[in-house]
Amino acid sequence: PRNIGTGPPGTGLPLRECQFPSPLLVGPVYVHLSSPLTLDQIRKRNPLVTPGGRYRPPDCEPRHHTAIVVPYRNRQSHLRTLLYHLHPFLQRQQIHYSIYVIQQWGNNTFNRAKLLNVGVREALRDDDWSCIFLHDVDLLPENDHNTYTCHKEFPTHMSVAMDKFRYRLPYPQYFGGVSAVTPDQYMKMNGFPNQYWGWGGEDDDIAYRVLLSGMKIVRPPVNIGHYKMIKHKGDRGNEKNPRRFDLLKRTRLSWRSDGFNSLTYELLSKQLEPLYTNITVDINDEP
Ligand code: UDH
Ligand code: NGS
Repeated sequence: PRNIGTGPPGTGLPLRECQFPSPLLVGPVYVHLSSPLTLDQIRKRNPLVTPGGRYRPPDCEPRHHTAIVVPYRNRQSHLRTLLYHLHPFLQRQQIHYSIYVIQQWGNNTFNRAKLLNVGVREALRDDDWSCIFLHDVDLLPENDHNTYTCHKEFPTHMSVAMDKFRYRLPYPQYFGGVSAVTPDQYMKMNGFPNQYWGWGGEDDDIAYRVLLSGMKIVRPPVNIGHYKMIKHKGDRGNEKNPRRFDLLKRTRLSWRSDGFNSLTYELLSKQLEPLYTNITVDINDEP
């Protein structure tokens, strides 16, 4: 059983459940993109966040337990902006959460989906999270009514209205940016593909797996799922993947054998930084 907090000092009573929706929500929020603060400054603004980037509402028992998994390499200033923004945002939602940054070691081709698989596995070693968020480092939610919780039955695509796509989906099946699954949904779809090295297609593959495993995709309303993207150029080591269309043609055949059940990697380090859990991983090279 979960460790339930205690009530007012001396009473020995359990805490009451957090209200839903949280009374702390403010709705639309302005997202600052100019020169992020230092990690130390951000830490001082979030005194209730504990090592590893963890938080639990101090005066009510949270209904939701969410791990945020961020695939990462060499985006320091984006990470600071995300942490600056996301910690207060999640605290207003009164959820129990932890932020995991999954850093690909080395300079070989980037593999977003495989890093997400690593993040899910490592997060579930720490706690029985009821929800796992898959979160690009450069996307900032602009409305705190977009709650970081999971749908009971189906995977959720969260970033339905990004500024760079003029606040609508670029195409109906788009599943990139920010999404959320429960551990059960994740297992049902055999996680994510491990074979997409470089940019593009892995998010379409994930969307396809949802359907192939008998589920569907749910989304928040378009006026709530607003995100601002930090503008940047393509990354070195994440060039367009020329194999992505061929891989996508085979998803129907490959999803059961490539995914969570075939995941291999070497964990190089796991550190509890003040604002996030820093996991560095060798995901092997592109074959
Ligand atoms: N990421 C990194 N480091 C990298 C590459 C990607 O941290 O070197 C992570 C990061 O969380 C990013 C996510 O992977 O948000 C997705 O990266 P992306 O480059 O696929 O997507 P993004 O929307 O950029 O950030 C699109 C830029 C245009 C690329 C054009 C194709 N050459
Ligand atoms: C599609 C890509 C997706 C990508 C989306 C948006 O074409 O991976 O564009 O890209 N699919 C394929 O390449 C098969 S974006 O405008 O953000 O650069 O997420």
